Amino acid sequence: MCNSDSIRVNDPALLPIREKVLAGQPLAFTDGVALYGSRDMHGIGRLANFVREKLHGDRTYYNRNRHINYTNVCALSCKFCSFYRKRGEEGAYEMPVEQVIAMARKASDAGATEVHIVGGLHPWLKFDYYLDMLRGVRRECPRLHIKAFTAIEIIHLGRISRQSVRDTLIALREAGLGSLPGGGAEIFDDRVHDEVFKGKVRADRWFEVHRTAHSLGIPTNATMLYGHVERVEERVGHFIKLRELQAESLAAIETQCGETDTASIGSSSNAAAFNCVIPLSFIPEYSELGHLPGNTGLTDLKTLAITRLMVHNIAHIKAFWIMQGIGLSQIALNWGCDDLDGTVVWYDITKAQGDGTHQELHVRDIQRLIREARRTPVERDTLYRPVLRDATTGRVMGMKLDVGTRMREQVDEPAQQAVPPLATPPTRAERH
Ligand code: V47
Repeated sequence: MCNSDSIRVNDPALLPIREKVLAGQPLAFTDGVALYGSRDMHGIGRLANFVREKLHGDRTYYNRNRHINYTNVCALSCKFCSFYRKRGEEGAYEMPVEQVIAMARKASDAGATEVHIVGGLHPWLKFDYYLDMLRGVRRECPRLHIKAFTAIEIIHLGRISRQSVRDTLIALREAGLGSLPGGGAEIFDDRVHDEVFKGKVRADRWFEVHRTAHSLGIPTNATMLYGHVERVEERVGHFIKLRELQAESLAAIETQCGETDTASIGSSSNAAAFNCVIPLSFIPEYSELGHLPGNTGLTDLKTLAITRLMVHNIAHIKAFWIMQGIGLSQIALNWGCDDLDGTVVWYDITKAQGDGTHQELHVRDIQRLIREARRTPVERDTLYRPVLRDATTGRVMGMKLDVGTRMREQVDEPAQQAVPPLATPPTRAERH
């Protein structure tokens, strides 16, 4: 654990920021821009690590999950996206509901606690398809948490079912939806929106969905897609907008529960907030922006650290190893990040030209990465409750409710878990 004297910065421009960080004060827009302008990478890392350790000590979270992309057919044509296909185009697919359910069952049988289900804005699938998918997964895998549908998909589902965002979310929740992933946020800025993802709804609608979800007690995540045409000021503006909604949602939780506990935000039945922020490093290959150079390791590391520093009121910062890369994600565990996402199994969004590339991390590999970074691995569920498994069979025994629910609490070393490996990653052909 850091002591504050060891939080050295070499760049004088970071000194006032250091004072605020040590005092636990929120950073201003200008601080975010100054952090991006600084070349004191180690100073920035030390500051982000200070906040990370203050919140979580050495704890580093991962989960056993499976991402399922039920369709790549999409009415939109976002320039950064290499995943979407138009109806009838080669490679376009939509999975029958039964296939999604079978994939979820396989994941659950292999020990997953979560499925992350997202797809394109499919022009002709009916609302019942989505309800049947959720009901089927819920029926077959009652203990599996269903994190599904980005804000943009929720708006699309509201349109096709002619319902408000609120009624759409209520219907989906009744069918089995547990939380919303953070996708579709991109960069909350009209200039960037008009240049790169013009067909998509604007930031205000993304926030409307997440605000409504929170008001219904549905926890959500938030992403930021960086490294394309946005400027650092627009990234910092993105962070500030996220923390403004988080402040609203935490205030609502406080009113309802009488506590400001950002790490147990899924536990209240009718108020919730953001669980985590996931900065997504733009991968240009195969997208319309393929001519762009993409991010460097230092930009990735800096952005992850600055996310931790700017978004002071969201408990967790996830280094999504699929996009940041395994090596950099491991380093990021000492640069502000406390979460690695999970086993994943297959990820289509940036692997549209997938050729069987390995897209799964075994639990023991995740644990090894975390331990080597001198952190303590904690398997979490979607709501960041540590998962308790039977030491012999690896079966989930329950969630440890008293750890991770207070932001400054220390965690005890988790018991060694016997964890059977997940299935070998399928080839692209086997997957469908
Ligand atoms: O919204 C699309 C991004 C997002 C590219 O909530 C790209 O736990 C990089 O939201 N390069 C979807 N990124 C993924 C997502 C996510 C991922 C992991 C965990 C969680 C969570 C959410 O993927 C999209 C878009 O921003 N994306 N194309 C690309 N070429």
